[in-house]
Amino acid sequence: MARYIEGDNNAAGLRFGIVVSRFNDLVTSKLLSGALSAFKEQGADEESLEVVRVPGAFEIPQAAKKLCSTRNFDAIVCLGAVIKGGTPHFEYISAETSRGINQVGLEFNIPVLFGVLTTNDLEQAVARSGSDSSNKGRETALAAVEMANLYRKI
Ligand code: INI
Repeated sequence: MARYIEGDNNAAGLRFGIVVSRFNDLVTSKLLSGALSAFKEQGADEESLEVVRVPGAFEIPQAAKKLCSTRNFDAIVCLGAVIKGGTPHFEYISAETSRGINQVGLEFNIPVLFGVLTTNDLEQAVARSGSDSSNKGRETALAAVEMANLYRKI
């Protein structure tokens, strides 16, 4: 009989780092609110949540790496918003941000979650940072709780 291992949704006793970028703050502040309320709904203690602000999405992996190196966190949530402009800048920022976030998690063996919106315009970003279940910050925080629990079980 196969044994199934899954993370549950209980955040009590777990510590989370949240790295959020200020660029497109109109959107990222909403992602942060969505993440914080999701953590609290799942039973996280307020003191177990640490929020680190960085200038833009490009800096997110760097700060996530510093947090991972402390070994003080069960998971790290990365929140940002990269919105397409008229130049290839978008491609460089979004590719390096996603690659860096993934790399840090694999390097430290800590779940590092990708809550960075990469959208064609502001409208798409706003639609994914509202006060409902479509909020990407919320979705990412829920995934972080599940992954943190999963890592404890494996
Ligand atoms: N940073 C973002 O988070 N989103 C963007 O849409 C963006 N654009 O479009 O330029 C952006 N640029 C800043 C970048 O992340 C760095 O902070 C900057 O290049 C300094 O390293």
